[in-house]
Amino acid sequence: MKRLNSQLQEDGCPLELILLIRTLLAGCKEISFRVGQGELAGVLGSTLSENVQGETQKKLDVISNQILKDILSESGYVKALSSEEEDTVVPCHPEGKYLVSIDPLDGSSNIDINSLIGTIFSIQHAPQWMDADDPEAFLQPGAQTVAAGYVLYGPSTVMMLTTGRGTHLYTLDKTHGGFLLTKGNIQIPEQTQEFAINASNQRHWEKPMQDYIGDLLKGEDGPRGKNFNMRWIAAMVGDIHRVLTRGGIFTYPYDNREPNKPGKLRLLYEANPMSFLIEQAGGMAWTPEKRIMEIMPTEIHQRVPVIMGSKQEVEVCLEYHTKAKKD
Ligand code: AFP
Repeated sequence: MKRLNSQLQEDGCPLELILLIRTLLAGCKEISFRVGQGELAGVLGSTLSENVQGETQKKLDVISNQILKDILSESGYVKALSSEEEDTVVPCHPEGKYLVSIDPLDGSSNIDINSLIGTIFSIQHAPQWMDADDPEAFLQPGAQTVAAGYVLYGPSTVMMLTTGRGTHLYTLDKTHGGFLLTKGNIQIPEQTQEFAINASNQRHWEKPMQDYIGDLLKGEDGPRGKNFNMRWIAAMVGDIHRVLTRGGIFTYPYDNREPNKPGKLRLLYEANPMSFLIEQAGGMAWTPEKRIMEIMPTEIHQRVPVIMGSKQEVEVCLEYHTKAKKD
């Protein structure tokens, strides 16, 4: 099986980017080890602190953030880091060529129930003009991302990665500690009969999403003329892994519980990296209005509504939104 290094070289990655990805993965391997140890490593349960988003931090959120922050800051490849668990950007090395954005531990509510969790990351060029503590430098559209991926700490530890030459799946071989290519050039089926949404929020959604999901639920008796299955893992990293593996549509729409928030998911830490992976695998990733990768961020912790996955199904969902605007 091909090693990560060989695939990255084949994909034309510059040496420094390869070294940065490997450094990041060294941190993820440590997280994977601690996740595997569970209670034995004292990683379960909550802390008494909240992150900048006002969410109570789990111990593993804090530990994972610290592991990645330490390893990336010391690497010399990174100029600054932004993290879902940090209030502001973390300056790293003045000569670093890259910016890294991370959701150190996605799916925090799954930690204590021994269910799917993961680390999501994306890498961009550090602009020459920036000071290392300048959040402005991170306000680049997702289309400028040079690499993005996630590590999923499941029954096996796997990584989905793109550097803009396809989306590739690697599996951590714990016998020698390396990531091996287990499926290259992932292709998401264009059609699907599976959707993922937190249906408990249904009464808060806007009408187009109510109508779209309503029609999926009507199954073969409804306008779609086929039955749909629903899955919800409560960790985007798990849901997107399923979508990349066998197709599907994943959405976390705007809802009116907190009218000032455009959605739950974060543009830099979740939506952009997943959009890059999905698009490189032939899928689509949009808000109701535009391609996620084209959004110009206005702040590092920005949130967005998300509709992504199998191309034809995303198009159908978007049609409901377009039609609602016209009516
Ligand atoms: P946490 O990491 O804070 O648990 O949030 C996970 C997440 O951002 C995303 O990964 C999930 O898809 C979504 O939230 C789950 O949201 P619900 O709590 O509404 O199920």
